[in-house]
Amino acid sequence: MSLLPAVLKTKPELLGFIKCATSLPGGYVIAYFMKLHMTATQFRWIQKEGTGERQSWGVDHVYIGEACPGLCSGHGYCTSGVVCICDEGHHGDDCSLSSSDLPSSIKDNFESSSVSQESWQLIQGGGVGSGCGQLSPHAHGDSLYFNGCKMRQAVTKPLDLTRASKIMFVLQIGSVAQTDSCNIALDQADTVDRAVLLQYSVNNGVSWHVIAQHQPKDFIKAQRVSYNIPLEARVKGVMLRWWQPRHDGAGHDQWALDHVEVVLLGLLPPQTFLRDSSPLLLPLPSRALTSALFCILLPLAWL
Ligand SMILES: [Ca+2]
Repeated sequence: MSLLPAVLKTKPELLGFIKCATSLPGGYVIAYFMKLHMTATQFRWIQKEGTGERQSWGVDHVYIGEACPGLCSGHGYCTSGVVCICDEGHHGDDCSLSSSDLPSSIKDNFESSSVSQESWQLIQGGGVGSGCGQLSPHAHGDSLYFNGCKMRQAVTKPLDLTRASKIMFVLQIGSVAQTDSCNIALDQADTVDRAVLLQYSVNNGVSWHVIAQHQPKDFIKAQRVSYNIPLEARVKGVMLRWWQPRHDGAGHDQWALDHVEVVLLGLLPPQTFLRDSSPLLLPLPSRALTSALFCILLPLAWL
């Protein structure tokens, strides 16, 4: 990617500068934090001339403004003076506290014809279907099947995970039969980029933390997996997300999810395969700095 992420027309005094980039498949989250003393600062994103279609790029989730505590947890408006004005139903300095009752678990086998409105906040690029067949022997019937040409993700509604211990589900990426409706090429160098991530957010989707990555080679056959819910996620207002950052569009790299279940403490069912999870935590913005630029860059091929 030939990208100059931010070009300042003026040269402000930089009091702090942090750059962080993840190794997530195909994309980067880049955060710059700087305090600016100039009043006429502009930013621009620019790509050098002569780059072809393969180096197309996109920018999303751009934030330039006050650096309120925790970006107001995604539930408030950051005012000058670095004070959060919280949305209705939320309170606290960083709007992280919720006064409403939230569901404490999810259990969905996608056997109804449509996605449960009680459990899911957002489904993009997918829906209840059978494009990857039954995810046997671990699941049956329909699944949450993804074959969209743009964003592919499933996001739960905010949950109260204070009493939760594990998240379990059945996942398949592509299929051994390599059908038109469920296939993936395992011999390509970038197959690893087609992974499906499990993430959580404690700030209404402002930032996401990776619980696990699922590689196509390990999930060409359906697998039932279970992860300990990270201690940082055992709070109120957590959202879970399954997301495939990169794919070749409709007709390629399909995946399916079934038997999604959040298990409460002391209620672990038998015959569960436990996988190690290595959370990749993206640092949250520093609260000490008073102006922030936060952006997520996504190659246009995903959009
Ligand atoms: Ca099912």
